[in-house]
Amino acid sequence: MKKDNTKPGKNSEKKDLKSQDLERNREYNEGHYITTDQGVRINNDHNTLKAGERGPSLLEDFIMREKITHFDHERIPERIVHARGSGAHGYFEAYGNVGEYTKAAFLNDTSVQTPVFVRFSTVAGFRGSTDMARDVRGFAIKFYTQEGNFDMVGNNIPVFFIQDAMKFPDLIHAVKPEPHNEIPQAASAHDTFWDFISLMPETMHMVMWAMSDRAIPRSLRMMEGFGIHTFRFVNAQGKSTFVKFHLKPKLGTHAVVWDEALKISGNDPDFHRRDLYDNIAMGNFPEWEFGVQLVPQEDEHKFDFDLLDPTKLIPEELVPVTPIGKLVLNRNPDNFFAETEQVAFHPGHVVPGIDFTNDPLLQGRLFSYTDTQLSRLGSPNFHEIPINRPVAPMHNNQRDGHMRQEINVGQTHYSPNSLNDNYPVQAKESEGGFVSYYERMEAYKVRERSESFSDHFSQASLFFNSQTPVEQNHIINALRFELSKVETVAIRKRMLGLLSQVNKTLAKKVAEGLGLTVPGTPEKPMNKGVGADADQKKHEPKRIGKGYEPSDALSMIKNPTVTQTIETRQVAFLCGDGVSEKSLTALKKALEAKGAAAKIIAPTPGSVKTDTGKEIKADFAFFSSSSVVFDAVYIPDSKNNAALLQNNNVIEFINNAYRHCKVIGFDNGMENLIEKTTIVPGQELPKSTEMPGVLINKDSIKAFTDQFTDLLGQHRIWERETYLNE
Ligand code: HDD
Repeated sequence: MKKDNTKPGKNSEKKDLKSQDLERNREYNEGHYITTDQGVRINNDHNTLKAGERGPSLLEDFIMREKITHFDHERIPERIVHARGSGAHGYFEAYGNVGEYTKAAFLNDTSVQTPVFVRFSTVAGFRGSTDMARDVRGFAIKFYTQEGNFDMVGNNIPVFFIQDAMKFPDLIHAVKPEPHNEIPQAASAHDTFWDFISLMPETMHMVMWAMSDRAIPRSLRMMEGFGIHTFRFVNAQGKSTFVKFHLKPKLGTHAVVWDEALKISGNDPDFHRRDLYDNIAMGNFPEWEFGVQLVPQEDEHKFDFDLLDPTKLIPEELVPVTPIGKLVLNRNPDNFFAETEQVAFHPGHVVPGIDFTNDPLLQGRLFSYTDTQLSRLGSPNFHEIPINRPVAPMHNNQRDGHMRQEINVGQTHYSPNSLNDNYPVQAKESEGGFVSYYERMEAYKVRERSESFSDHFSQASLFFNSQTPVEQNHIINALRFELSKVETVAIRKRMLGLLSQVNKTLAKKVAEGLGLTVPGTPEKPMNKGVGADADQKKHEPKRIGKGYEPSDALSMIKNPTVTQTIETRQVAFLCGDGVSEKSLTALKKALEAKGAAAKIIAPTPGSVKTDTGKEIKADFAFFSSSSVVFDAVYIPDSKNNAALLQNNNVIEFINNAYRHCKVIGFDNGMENLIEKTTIVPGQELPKSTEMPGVLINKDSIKAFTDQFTDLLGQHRIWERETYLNE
């Protein structure tokens, strides 16, 4: 039985203000009779009321009518984007080092644990779609601060596809399943998406990220998070500083490989949701460092790009990320629908000390998020749903509407009033009243894109050039895969034209994979995303500045914050009957000492007998599991070696682990399995140097376990991929 730290009343629960607030609505069935919604005890919940045992049902049956009616109306519209998501509760603790820049109390007060609810999501798929689609991941955080709710509604990629909210419906229509046949589900690999992308060069930077392994994370616990837009911090003196928000995972940023992602989708479509839920339940609380990039107001025009352009990032080499607090997720929701489904985020939910900029994508979002809740949650009272209500006191003159919960007492619901001493009264700035940043505006009313937004390629090149050869190959292969699913050849060619603006080798290699050549001159005009009367020349994509030095922070492999931790990693132990207890225990203990876990995979799901006759519990059977859901594989010595040798599931398990560059350990005596696999099929055993990441426990178990855990800490044996591709 798993240790469940997440039940109400455990852990930091007592300090958790939001949990205390939710307690008002929690319903516990234990020890109670079943009743109707009206509280009448039900005597028979299994049969309708009938005229005779075999006769017609009676309309009078209020118990049946209520039950069926409620069931008939259980579904609400899913989110138009980010429908598939998983959530968790936790807290934020500030380091207290940003008082100079922001007056936001929750970022300054180190004595307060601010409760949070976080929802991770994919973007394109429907609610029931696979977790493992190639897609951007949403990373939305609701901070229940003492000054009201602050929502950071970000992604695991620091830039966005488009520059103006006006294009959002087009982008989403293009990526969602096509309207005539509603195909494909949770995938961007289809004509309409790439048609749109190929006509909108501003998307190229994010396309590079979306084609990289960032779009297939190993775990929601191993992703970076970004607020994307430039926001403002405002301090107590009213001084503004531009700010970009970052979240860096303690476990490092890791991904799976594409072939693995495809197989996980079949093996366990809930892979990410399960991983998050199980780890929180076991007490492996995911943690991120919350950081900021700060740019003084006077440096607004110092960069080769516009800070208001959401398709650009600020390289960390130019402006480092300053850690300002930590975010920990330590409690699973009690009820998925009530919490994860009904939570409503909004980038416009800010608190004093945090304000907006004129980023045109952000400005449009400020409208969209409340608007969408009106159809999704059905009422302007969605803020009263327990998961959405602030822990800060809430009083105003908003009234009525569908499903109003609050009972506002008194004669007045307007301001000013004299009948209730003008309550609720306005708060002065010194009393915590929100005052918008005092920004001077002087401009013509225009429907235009700023020319400073027109460098669509420099940062796309920066991203590609900052990757290791292995990561570059993954991007090339992703583009080959995606474009191979596009049926219209003209779209493929147009994409090659755009890719050649990012990096010539990239375009050439993608073209080779598609059996095409890169067009000599890209089609003109390349930017279709401009107004009918717009000056095409002005909006033609152009490189501004001298370009960028490669940035290690953009590569998951070179990232300076990368860690070798193996905490929470899962290693599959393939055990036949008569498995050696000694060698099984040795590696299991070594893994557990470093926070990883061993999972026993056996011929049947019940248990397996060791060489000492002991029964050990099996976690999975050979036929119901696959190496794609594990980080490494170990084959301890088994008396019944022959049964493993003849088991196709076992051989495929090892082959997949080898293909996906995972560490594989063979106990002494088990190496004859290697000949059956694709490692070296039917050949004499090569030297271990020719099988990178394949270990054989020959001499010392200590040396073997050390080497195994070290290699697991490297996440993948990328060297093998190069070797396999040669
Ligand atoms: Fe959005 C949901 C992130 C641009 C309109 N968005 C949504 C969610 C995330 C993001 C993480 C899911 C929140 C949850 O878990 O409930 N969206 C982004 C980011 C963007 C972005 C990082 C660009 C930087 N979004 C964006 C634009 C628009 C929207 C430009 C509209 C003009 N987004 C929505 C929405 C959603 C939404 C339709 C669907 C469900 C919801 O809001 O509550 O309003």
